[in-house]
Amino acid sequence: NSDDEDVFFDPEADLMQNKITHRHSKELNKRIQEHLSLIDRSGNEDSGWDIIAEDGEMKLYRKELVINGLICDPLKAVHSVGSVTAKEMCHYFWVPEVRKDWEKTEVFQVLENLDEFTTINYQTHKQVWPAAQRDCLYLSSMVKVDSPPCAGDKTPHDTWIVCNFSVDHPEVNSVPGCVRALIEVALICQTFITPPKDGGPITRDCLQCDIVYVANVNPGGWAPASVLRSIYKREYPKFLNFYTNYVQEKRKDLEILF
Ligand code: 6CM
Repeated sequence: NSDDEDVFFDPEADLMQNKITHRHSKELNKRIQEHLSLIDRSGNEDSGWDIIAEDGEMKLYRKELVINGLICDPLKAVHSVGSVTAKEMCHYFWVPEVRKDWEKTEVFQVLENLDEFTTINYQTHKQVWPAAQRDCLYLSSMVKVDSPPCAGDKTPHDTWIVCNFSVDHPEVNSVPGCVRALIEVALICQTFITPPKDGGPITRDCLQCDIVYVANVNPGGWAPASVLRSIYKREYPKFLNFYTNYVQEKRKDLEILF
């Protein structure tokens, strides 16, 4: 597809600091713009999203969606955690080196580096009986957003996004028996800073990181609907709590990364 070869640069639409130039640039840029429209959390309750789990600051929303008999419910979570920055939150979600610290994938491989902040990954997820095991093959990119859409009355110090979506790759060595799940996931993070009243230096106590996480997963083949929905309802909050605690712990004695 010749479109894929284009170097995408549109000064009007280019919100990103990184000038994205690889074969999936155009698609990546488009998806990032779409995800960014979700930063505004004001309308969550009345725009077709049902809240399905809540734990402190963390809220998980769902829209029921069935495509060809497969449960493809879009999920969206909002969260807010202290003591870390948006860049730190996105960094550990994106870097391959720490994946096994917070995600229980069985196989995890980086097939290609498209640029310094973009990889194509293959991974397998634990099998859940009686469904077949799932794998996924996706592009993952971490990008700083320079002019995010306005959300609420607070102005963020900075905005970062990790955008993951399914792609093909000629060199994938799929694990036999796995069914390919199609994913579109984004982690959008914004840092808010409350400077100390005495004019002292910014410490971790001054930091708040607002998070929007979205996941559109098509299981790719048969999976029992009720089991899948109850797994999602349990596992996404578990992931968000575990992952955000992980980043807080990881950074607590380290310098602040903006
Ligand atoms: O976003 C998360 N992880 C990312 C990095 O790996 C990435 C992966 C998303 C995977 C989504 C799950 C794919 C498989 C789902 C199909 C399950 C079918 C089983 C049948 C059961 C009856 O974006 C964290 C993902 C956290 C998930 C809880």
